[in-house]
Amino acid sequence: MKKDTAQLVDKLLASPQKIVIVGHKNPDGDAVGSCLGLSFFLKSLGHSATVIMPNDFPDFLKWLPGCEEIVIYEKDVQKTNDICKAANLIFTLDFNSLDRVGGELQAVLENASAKFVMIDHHQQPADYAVATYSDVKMSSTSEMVYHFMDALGKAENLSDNIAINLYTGIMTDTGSFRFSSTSPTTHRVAAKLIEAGAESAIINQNVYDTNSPERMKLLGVALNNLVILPELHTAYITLTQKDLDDHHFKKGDTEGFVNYALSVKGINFAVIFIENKQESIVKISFRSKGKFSVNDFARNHYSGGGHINAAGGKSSQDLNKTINEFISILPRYKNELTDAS
Ligand SMILES: [Mn+2]
Repeated sequence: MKKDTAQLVDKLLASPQKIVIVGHKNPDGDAVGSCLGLSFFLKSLGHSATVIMPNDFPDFLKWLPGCEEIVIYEKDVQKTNDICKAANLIFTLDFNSLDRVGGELQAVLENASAKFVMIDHHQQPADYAVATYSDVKMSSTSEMVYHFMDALGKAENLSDNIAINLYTGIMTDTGSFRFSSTSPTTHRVAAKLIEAGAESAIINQNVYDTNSPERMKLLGVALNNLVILPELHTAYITLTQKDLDDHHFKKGDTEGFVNYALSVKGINFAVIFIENKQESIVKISFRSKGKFSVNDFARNHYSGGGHINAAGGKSSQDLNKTINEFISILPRYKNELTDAS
């Protein structure tokens, strides 16, 4: 974190503040972990801090210390409005453009009189914060919260509640320390978090050993639908609305499925297309290895974005048309897909 940014935030925190911490829509482990970790840290400094999420977070995170106090905008609009109005400071974590919280909450944030602080590792940050800590090389926002504490000279405030939340965020956002964003520093931070009380084996069990039988059956369908295009080093999975309905789909059930496609030998680019009849869209997740930027791919073709190796997007065409279009675009990228690693 840059020294002048840290000094600026230090000044903002010089007296007790009413702070709101907001994560992005469809919060993942990094969003929830970084927000909760930061909230425990800010409380340890004598501030009041409330975590707000635009909508509910997955069940596999519902054991995290402090998670029962998260205010879910969708469930509690009035409370969210009141808290945001009263806030002096709003931290936005794990996203960098206010539209990532969804339309209505975006308006609430835009109308708030509070100053904004951004901590985030996604590409192309917007310019709404008085203090922006943005670093696309970081493994996770949760790792950045640790560096943030350190930059304020307060790393010794690391409690077990902070450590457990930040460790969970780093672990989930790095695919358990597998993605290329995992740096030596990431491991050093993880070590500090373990020393401070994050028990790795227990956190792994809590997060990963939570599959429902329906989810495992749905994974079977997804794997059965896997298509491999060896010349293009690409593999993709499709799931129809019927596949989801047949397996009593619950939000989060398809999380991580796309990684199975990426785990096929020789594959540099993996995609999952998931039909969403309610929103009349196909939701798409992209993963890649090496230099092939799925952030660019998602931005250019699927009104989405994210990171170089992990991004999301959507299509408003039906599932078949979406797939056909995807297959027609792909050959343009043949060289990049071949030389990715
Ligand atoms: Mn993240």
